[in-house]
Amino acid sequence: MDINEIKARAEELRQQINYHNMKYYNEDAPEISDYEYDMLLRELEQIETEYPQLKTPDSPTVRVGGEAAAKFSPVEHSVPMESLHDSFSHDEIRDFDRRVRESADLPEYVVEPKIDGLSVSAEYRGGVFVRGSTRGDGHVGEDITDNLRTIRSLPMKLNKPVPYLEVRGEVYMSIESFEKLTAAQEERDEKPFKNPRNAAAGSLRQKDSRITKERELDIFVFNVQQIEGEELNSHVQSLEYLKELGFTVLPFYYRCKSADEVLERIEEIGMKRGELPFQIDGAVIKVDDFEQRSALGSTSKFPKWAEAYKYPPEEKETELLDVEVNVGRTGVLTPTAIFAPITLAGTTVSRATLHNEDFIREKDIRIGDTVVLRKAGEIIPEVVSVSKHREGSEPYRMPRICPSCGSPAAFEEGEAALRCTNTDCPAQLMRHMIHFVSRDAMDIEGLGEKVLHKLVEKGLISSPLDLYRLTKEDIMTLENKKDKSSDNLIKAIENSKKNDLYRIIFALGIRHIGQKAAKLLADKFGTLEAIASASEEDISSIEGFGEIMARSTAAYFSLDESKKLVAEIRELGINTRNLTEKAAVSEDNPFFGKTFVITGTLTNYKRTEAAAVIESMGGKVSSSVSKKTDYVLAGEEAGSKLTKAQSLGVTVIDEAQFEEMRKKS
Ligand code: 0OX
Repeated sequence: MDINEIKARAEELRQQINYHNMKYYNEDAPEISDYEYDMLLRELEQIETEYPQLKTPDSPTVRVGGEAAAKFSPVEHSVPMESLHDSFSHDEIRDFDRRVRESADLPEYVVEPKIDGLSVSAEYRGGVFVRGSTRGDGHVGEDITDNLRTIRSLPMKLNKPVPYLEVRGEVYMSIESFEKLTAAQEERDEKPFKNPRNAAAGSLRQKDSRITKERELDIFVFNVQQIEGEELNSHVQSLEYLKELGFTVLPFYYRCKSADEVLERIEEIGMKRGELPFQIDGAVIKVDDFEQRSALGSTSKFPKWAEAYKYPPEEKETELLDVEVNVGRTGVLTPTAIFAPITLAGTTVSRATLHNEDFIREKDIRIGDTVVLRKAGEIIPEVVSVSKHREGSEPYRMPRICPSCGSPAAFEEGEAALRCTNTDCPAQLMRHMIHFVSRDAMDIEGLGEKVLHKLVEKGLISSPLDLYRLTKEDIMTLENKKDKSSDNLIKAIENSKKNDLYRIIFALGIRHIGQKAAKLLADKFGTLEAIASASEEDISSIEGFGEIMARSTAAYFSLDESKKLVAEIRELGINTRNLTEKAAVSEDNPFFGKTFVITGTLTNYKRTEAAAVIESMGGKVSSSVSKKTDYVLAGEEAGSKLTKAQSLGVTVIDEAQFEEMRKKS
């Protein structure tokens, strides 16, 4: 194909992808499978990587997300993004209607759902998306352009080349995507987000837009903030217009002429609440006519032409069928209520934590009871109260033996939790191993709960460090583990030996030491050996370290088993040095003062790990290649950065050469 044909193919692909985006997101009627869609996108990406000159600013590939940004820059909102005043009763809505009627004749209202997400602004010039920002304090927000590009329901190119347009919408995560995300987080033993709103917020404020892309966010647009080249006179008219431009507007809204009608619609939306595929936290009532809105004006905080109505948290009754007791990593016995399944705020609920024995006693929860459940703003169900005891029921008492190993369980001083007293309890061990390999700890890819179970069952491992003694042949004895996947697993385990120090500290599972505390320890002491021999006093001098954390760390390392463990870790070749530490590095170190750019996929390192190595040796890592770049570390499938390095005559090294440099450092 000559360059003109390639250009034409890229244009064709862009049109097709935009068309399928529209079908999928705006019309709910996809015509091709996700797989076929991904193939189109990939073909376009490949063309654009090979021929960067063919890339266009509005290309759907721009949504894939670029390099991690250093930080979000501020964006001033020339039209303030006001917030809404909340009402909680019908009387307050009637008061609102009365106030409106003081300044507006025969007002008409629009009642719409209040999406529980995050308000954002999106700006377009000549119909092309140019900037996105968060609401912030309403006057200044943060630039999240790259992250908004990853939202497929937000058009990058409008159906009309409007000279300038700023819209406001709500970014949210559907209940389905949220459940998918939290299931994956739980699988990886990460702390799952509490509710779709938190998940959306966490995803939108990601520095790395590739992560945002994986999170499947959506947007409903509900307001024109500013426009040039078109005159709009009412809310309904602007929603219709936004739809024509290609936006996904709020999925339903109602026009009303009286407070009675408004209240009827508010209740109607409230009834629908449980069945919607996204979460709403109320309804919004807006005066439709823009002239009337201007006459009403704003207070210092809120527009006087709009009001939010907040629904009370949804509550439902169900039967408590049983209480299941599980043992966690630290040996805590946790009671979980098992219910007759019910639908609550959009999801099926059949379990809820009962926390501990105190909680059960305070609410007098008994098996067979009819209990009231709630999800409030959070997606996590909770037992609010008991509405009826079952006849002949007896108060519930937690077992005093561990349900996994049968050893005695006891309360520790000052704690509400019962703990299994057997440190070799298999359930504890299993949870400990799952934690050890998890993403935030040693991050061993391909080693999920199932594989760990099988390894334990076969007697191949009985402690996390046993993982480092596994051979490929051991792994091949597991079903479904072929030659290649066994190789990959061994490689992943081997790679984890190079992890930065904080990972092994966190992986040890010291009580009260989370990832952040592990990083503080690593930064302060530099090596695992130094931490292990530090006094409680030394540890408690770390800023951000509480007394309990310091005591727990010192107590952990004072145990003989822990001392053995530290020695074993070193013998196995697991890194015990802080790689991010800006320790004194000698100037003849080959990394010292050199600027690196990392591109492509590395086999033995994640990019962040390679960057940590470079920085720990006094080098710098930059995201773009220039004449000032000393080395480009190029992995597989390196693209435009490699080409640029070659054209500028910058030294390009591969991973093997990088390893050589490390050896010399
Ligand atoms: C929502 C939502 C938020 C416009 C002027 C003040 C508030 N979360 O769904 N805000 C608004 O309106 C803005 N409408 C909504 N539907």
